[in-house]
Amino acid sequence: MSPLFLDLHQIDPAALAREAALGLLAQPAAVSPKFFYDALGSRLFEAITALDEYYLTRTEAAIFERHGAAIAAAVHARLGPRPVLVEPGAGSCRKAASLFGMLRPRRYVALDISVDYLREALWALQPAHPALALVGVGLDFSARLALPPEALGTDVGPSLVFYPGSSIGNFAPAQALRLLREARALSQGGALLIGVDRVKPAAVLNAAYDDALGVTAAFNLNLLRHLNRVLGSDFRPADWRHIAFFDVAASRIEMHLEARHATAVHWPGGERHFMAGDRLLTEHAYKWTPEAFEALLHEAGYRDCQHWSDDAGGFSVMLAA
Ligand code: AVI
Repeated sequence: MSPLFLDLHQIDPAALAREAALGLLAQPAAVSPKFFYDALGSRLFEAITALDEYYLTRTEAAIFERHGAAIAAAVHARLGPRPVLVEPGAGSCRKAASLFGMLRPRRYVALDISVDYLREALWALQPAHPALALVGVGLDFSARLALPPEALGTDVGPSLVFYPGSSIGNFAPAQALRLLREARALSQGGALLIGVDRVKPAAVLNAAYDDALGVTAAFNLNLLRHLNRVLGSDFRPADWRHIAFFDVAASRIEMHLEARHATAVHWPGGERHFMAGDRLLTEHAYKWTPEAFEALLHEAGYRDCQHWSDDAGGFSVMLAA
């Protein structure tokens, strides 16, 4: 079998450019974290997941390793022995692939805005899973999470939406609520398997988003190169520095790019001048308590929630239906 791709027509470059320009003109300037993810940005994110300071990926993997059998049993009890797996923001698809042995999906539908990276990932995956239907969808689901019907083929019916890695944290609570509702509709009476990073001491969080090797800084600065391509702008990454810190009151990491000196950016139809020290907001990463996140799931319409965690209580995996 070969992977099926339903891409490109889902992502409108002109709409992305308009969105980027609006963000740059906003007061204060802010662009969506989805602009991190061109092919290089997706690779830099993979590198982040291997950093000592970035505990999220390995903590979540350890939860799946330790509780995988129980999680798979709970999924199979709801969805039968060969569920359909749908993953928004699949990236390298490595997390889902590591669960194929336990979950035994009959179809895996991977959605990502970084289409070329997703294509490479699925082609690399297919030989090890020749009988598995692999579908890649190039989709910007930050506006709306929904699938083109061709993605499911004849596999309509309840599915498992897999949203690991605390990607939900990159949405403000109101947007996260909307996304959880859309994930519930997408699962068509199935379930959501989601990874959520938890509130913890600021020093641990600050290090995770401002690592000693500067990989997160490169990830953040690469957004400017991506914007230059999307928007035709003339950002010079060397004019900017990476800033990341945990805001305890808002329970979120804020990531910014800060102008090292007075600078300007121009693009067809617009420009913006920045003073030294002015910031461009690039990402929020909200950190949740399990209680607050379960309340959000409840508000989104989920009635039943099973919960697994690591011994230190740093990260949660929840199965909600
Ligand atoms: C993709 N997302 C869950 C990452 C996070 O931790 O918020 C993105 C990231 N930003 C900086 N480091 C990693």
